[in-house]
Amino acid sequence: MPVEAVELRRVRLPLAEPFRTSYGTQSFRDALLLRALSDDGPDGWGECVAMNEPLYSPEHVDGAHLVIRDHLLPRVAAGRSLDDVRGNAMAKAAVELALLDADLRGRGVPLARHLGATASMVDAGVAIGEAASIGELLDRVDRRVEEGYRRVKLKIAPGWDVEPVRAVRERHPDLPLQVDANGAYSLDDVEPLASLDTFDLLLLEQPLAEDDLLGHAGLARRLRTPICLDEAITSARTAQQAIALGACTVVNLKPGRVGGLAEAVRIHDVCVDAGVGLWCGGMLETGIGRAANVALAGLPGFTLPGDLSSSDRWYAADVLTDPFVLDDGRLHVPDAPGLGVDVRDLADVTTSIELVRL
Ligand code: NPG
Repeated sequence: MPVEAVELRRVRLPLAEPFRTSYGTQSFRDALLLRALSDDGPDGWGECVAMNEPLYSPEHVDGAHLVIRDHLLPRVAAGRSLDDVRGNAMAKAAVELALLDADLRGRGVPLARHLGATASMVDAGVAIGEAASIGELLDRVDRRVEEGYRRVKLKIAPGWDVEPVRAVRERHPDLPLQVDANGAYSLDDVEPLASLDTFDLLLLEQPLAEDDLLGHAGLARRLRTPICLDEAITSARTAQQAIALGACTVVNLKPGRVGGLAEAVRIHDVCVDAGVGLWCGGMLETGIGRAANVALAGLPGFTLPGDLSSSDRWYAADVLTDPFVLDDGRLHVPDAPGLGVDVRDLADVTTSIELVRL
């Protein structure tokens, strides 16, 4: 069942509420979906997690679209490795996922089983952006706690750190709580980060710049809160080096950030060997990317709840698959072939379609 063509489809999806972080505020996703088509086999789906703008990482969705169309798919057509293309992890991950999904659906193999997942359910965590006021933040956290999320992650940035975290901790003394800075701090302003040590946080995620492994190692020696890396971990090699340097004791694993699920599984194995904590991150995925994340998070080395939320956390409507819903604070790992989710008719959310023949 060789893949004959890949459809590049852009869909515009409003977010249920604006998501404010240190790198900007997002109110919709201009998502790129890939559909791998073959004459006689099932379609395979992939989702590119590159953001509308290159603010979280150097990739963005328009750039990824061109890289996939002009550089990656021609290599797939010629049977050449995608490794020749430097960087562009999110573009590569999307291609890998669409081709893998087509193959697994054709062979009747669930993605979770293919990856080596052992769990049938995974703990759900939720990320909460910066709010206009502490009162608003507390309302948002209360709502998610009531919905049953098993841990909460707060976005922090200089000026929005100690007070909001203190307020949430006072209101919810036993809540598994962590914070994410997306690299917004420098070694000159570690004072507030040190103050966070009193709030019994699970971890402090990516406080410093993405290329500052030594800075993180130095910070880790000064703080009691475990340091987790996200943007800095781009491959199994960087994971190994970050761990060896003492730059982190926890890793946030996102398949899109590391070039796909195969590399993600290698990083999982590095973390297991090193005894380092691991959880699955999220990038506002639709049901397509979410299904892949949930399958990955079923691997045995995931020790902490992920950014794995119900579909309606991010999208009030226009969810592309049957929605993921919380079941006692957990999500079910799909067990049907491939991604294990059916993709609905997308006509009403589609903004463009391009077909690339292989
Ligand atoms: O649950 O899907 C989710 C989002 C969790 O906060 C989240 N993601 O910095 O980790 C992050 C952030 C993000 C979102 C990063 C979109 C990049 C794009």
